[in-house]
Amino acid sequence: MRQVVGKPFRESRGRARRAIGLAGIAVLLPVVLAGCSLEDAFYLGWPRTKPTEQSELMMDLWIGATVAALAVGVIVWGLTFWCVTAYKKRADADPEELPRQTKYNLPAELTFTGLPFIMIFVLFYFTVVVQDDVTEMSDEPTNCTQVTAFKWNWQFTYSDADCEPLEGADGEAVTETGTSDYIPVIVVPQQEDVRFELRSEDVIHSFWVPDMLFKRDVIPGSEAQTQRFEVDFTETGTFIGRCAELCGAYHAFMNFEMRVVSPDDYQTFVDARVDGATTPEALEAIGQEPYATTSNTFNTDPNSGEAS
Ligand SMILES: [Cu+2]
Repeated sequence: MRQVVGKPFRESRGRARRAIGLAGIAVLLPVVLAGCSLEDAFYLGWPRTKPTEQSELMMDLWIGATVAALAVGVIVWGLTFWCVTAYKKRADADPEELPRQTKYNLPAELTFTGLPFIMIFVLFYFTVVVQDDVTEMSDEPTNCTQVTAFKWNWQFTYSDADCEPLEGADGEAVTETGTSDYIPVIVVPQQEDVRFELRSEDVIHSFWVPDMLFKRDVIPGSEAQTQRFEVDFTETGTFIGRCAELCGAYHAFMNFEMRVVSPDDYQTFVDARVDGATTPEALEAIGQEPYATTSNTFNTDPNSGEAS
């Protein structure tokens, strides 16, 4: 009789060990296969640089939400595993016998209903607070850049604080336009209340600078469709920008580069552009790389293929 009871017990212990081993592998595999460092793993793919005040706020919200979700997760997993082990069917138990059943327990049911509502409310509250900060606009921006998206590139128009285009020596607006052979580089000052005005010439695009943790759709149509947002730049640097709305054949190649420079450098750069310097020339005048460093041009000629 002892042998009959002992064998399933040994078997179940073997199964438990196998399950723990598999769980360990399941946790380690993503980290090892993703080839990222432990520090990267904690960032979960989020950018390390946060060049704007708004991106700091969004990152803090995300960290808070993740920590809260993990805390809830640990409690739920803990209770689940506790039930699985504590109420496991014993080999010598009566197969008809069930654990003690609890029904219509009002305090328990109120707790299970009320707690999720409190959690949703807390998440909602902090999300709205951060969203209000991110979408807040000042009455008088310190700088303005007009962004025009088109299939499949970007045009930036340097503007004054009233969002009126700056006029160059030739009487034309000072612009920066990307082509298939040239990645546009947009220069902005590291200061507060820097405004962007987004317009589209054809279809919906999306202005996205991943490091800013921010994107905004660019909508074609009347002036009422113009999208505006403001950021407070807290760091200088070079950041890649992309189109984040599938807009056609060469959507993936709609890249640009954003250079955040000191206000003094910005003034020198813009003065040079107004005087007729090209973007690479004006960038060199402030000691910056003349061409984009975060993205390359791509061959967008549909007939560039050659049969062999
Ligand atoms: Cu696009």
